[in-house]
Amino acid sequence: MNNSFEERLRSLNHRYEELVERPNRQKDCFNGIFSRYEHPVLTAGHVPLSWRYDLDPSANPFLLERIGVNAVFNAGAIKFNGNYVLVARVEGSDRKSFFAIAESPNGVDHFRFRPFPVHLPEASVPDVNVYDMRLTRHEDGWIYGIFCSERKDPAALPGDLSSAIATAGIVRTHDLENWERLPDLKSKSQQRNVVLHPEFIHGQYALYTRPQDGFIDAGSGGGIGWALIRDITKAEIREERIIDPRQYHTIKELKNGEGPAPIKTSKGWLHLAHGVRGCAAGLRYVLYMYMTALEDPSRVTAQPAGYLIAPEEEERTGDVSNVVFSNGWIADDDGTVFIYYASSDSRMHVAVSSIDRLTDYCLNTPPDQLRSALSVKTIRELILKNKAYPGHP
Ligand code: M1P
Repeated sequence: MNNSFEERLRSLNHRYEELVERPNRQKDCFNGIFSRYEHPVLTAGHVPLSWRYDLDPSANPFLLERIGVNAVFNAGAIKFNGNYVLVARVEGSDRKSFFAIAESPNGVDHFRFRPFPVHLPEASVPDVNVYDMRLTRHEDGWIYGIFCSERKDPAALPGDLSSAIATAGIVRTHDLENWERLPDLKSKSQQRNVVLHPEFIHGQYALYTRPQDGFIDAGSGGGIGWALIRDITKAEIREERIIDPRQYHTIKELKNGEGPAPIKTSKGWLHLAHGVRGCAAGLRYVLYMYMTALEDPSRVTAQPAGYLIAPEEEERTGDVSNVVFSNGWIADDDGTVFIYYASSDSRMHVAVSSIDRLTDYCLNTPPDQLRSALSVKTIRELILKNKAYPGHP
């Protein structure tokens, strides 16, 4: 602790560069569906030193950190000018989240933040907290970002400093630098995890929604919804129907929510979502997939049983433990899919797969039949089928 300002600065810079320059290696792929990577791709440590330290020796002779960063997670993702771009949720030690853009040339390591966090214009009623942006390159030519905007519940009783209202904030941009704020989505219920579909449907914008009664509880909100919007500059949900319902004794019993905007394939739209169930340890968030019809993205055509990604090893612990959450993925022209997911509301990871593998996974994994006996029946059928292949274990 007795280092001089210069020594400390040198060591901070060295540690920072070591972290950002660290190569990331693919781990073994046991299930054939996707591969994780050895290290997180983005952490609080990736936030530039100039955002956290006053580097003026006379104002900060001990070179103390002035602005703490708690976590970097839940990033939207897009390929832009050849780079893999994450619009991350950066949460300060003051609990305020904001957005910041980090880019990598290869999608798996060397992510560096742009010099400044995103300048997000405020709404007419200022947001208290903003997070979890989903990016959609829409066929109207804009890149949209839809995020959760949180404000204190004006109806909260005196002394209740926790009740809040979640609404969907909407911004759009052409360059990921200048963002135009549009009015928040109007909806009868609270909304989080709202995602814009990339194409017009019957000449209208289409949203995946997640109606909820309270700020935390979905309540009567039945699952992932679907709504058509006439004018995105005055977005209002008039009609909403549930397309992917919550279900008893599944991974999405308590809540679910659309992840990133779906990926178009020749066999339908690929969707990534999160499912939440309650257990003695609290809520458990996992990622699952489903597919919808090309001509009608609101019609579910396939849904494999269970989860695609569940928290494991270091992913299991963090600020909100036992959580994986994704609101960003990138499909490259060669069919590679980079799935960006956060663990335990603390850090960002990548898993790599391909459109062919994910499509095969969705179309050929048995669906959840909702009873133990039927799960056993499905396994027995597979074992019996495998008897035709005696050379295999
Ligand atoms: O803490 C886990 C996640 O909880 C919320 O997601 P949902 O609305 O589906 O419960 C969000 O606050 C999300 O940011 C967070 O990661």
